[in-house]
Amino acid sequence: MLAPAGPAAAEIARGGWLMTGLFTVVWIGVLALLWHTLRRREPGAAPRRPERLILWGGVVLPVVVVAALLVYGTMTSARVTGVGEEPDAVIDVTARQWQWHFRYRDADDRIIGESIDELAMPLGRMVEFRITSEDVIHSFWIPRLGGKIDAIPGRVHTLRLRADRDTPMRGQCAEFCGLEHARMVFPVRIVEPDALEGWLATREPRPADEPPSADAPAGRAPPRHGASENVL
Ligand SMILES: [Cu+2]
Repeated sequence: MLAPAGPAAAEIARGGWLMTGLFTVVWIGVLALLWHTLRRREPGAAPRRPERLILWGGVVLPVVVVAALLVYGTMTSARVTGVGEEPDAVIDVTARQWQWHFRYRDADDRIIGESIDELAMPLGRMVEFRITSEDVIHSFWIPRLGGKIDAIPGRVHTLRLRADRDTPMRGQCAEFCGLEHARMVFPVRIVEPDALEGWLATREPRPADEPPSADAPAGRAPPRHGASENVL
């Protein structure tokens, strides 16, 4: 999250640092006021007229700071979710206990490949993720690329992310979804755009009736290709 590798994550990191700086200034101001008050108060003396301090420090200052952050946050949120960006590629994301299932679409909306618990993204291309769940609420999160968004059964949430750096990164389910929630991680491979189809060709999806391979981690269900369409 602190080492952003795309525009949405960079926006989040910038906002985080801005707020950290701003609130550090406010915190130092509060400490200075406290020190000033304790230093000047004579024992037993009544406090001097506190109304002006309450008006400026307790009403005007918070209204100005919070209103400025509201405007900044509203302007930033579109850039964080990629609203208005034209996607170069589309990946359907289906979460289930406990697995991530990715389906890759071409420009004509045809599915060109699938992968399980492993995601490939073309370098420097805006990817639209269409995120849903088959069972409980999960949350799709690649910290180095952007913010998290919930995967909710019966709904499709859209998130547009771009990877500008060819560096290994990882995604994580960010919503507790059951006993194996912590294992809902997936490596994110950033590949050259021309190499995506070649990468997908090496990820042959298993047929629906094939049992999970012996080396699959315990508790992980095989992909249920047939069932997912009915839910959507
Ligand atoms: Cu999950």
